[in-house]
Amino acid sequence: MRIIVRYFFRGLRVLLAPVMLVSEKLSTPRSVERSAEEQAEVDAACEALALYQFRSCPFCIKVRKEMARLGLKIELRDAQLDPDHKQSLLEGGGKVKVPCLRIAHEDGREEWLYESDEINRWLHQRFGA
Ligand SMILES: N[C@@H](CCC(=O)N[C@@H](CS)C(=O)NCC(=O)O)C(=O)O
Repeated sequence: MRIIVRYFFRGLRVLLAPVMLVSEKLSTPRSVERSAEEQAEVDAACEALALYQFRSCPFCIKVRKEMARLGLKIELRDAQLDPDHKQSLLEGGGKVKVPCLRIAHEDGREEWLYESDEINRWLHQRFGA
């Protein structure tokens, strides 16, 4: 019975994925505008960040939309299709759950931030106006 339920949800996800991706494209907000200097500073700060995600996860889409709104070029790491990224997420963060933002702090510490709301709050505090 459990296997049927699992395959049912997996099938549903496969069917819904294109719809969610199109909807993401259509509803992604415009980026905030910054001067070239400000944007260069933001781009440099984003090099310390990486978002572990699944392409069609609704919580990841929520974070990607916030990234787009804030004009953030954060590297996306697919923890579903790329086994190396999946392993890094498991070893670094402790669980394969997405979205997860990896933050490399200047003092060498690394932080693994889970929960889409927490990530969006952190991004907003760090890069919002
Ligand atoms: N409350 C979490 C939900 C995240 C979530 O459920 N992600 C799913 C993918 S859509 C996941 O990683 N599932 C794997 C697992 O929980 O082991 C958030 O807002 O980020």
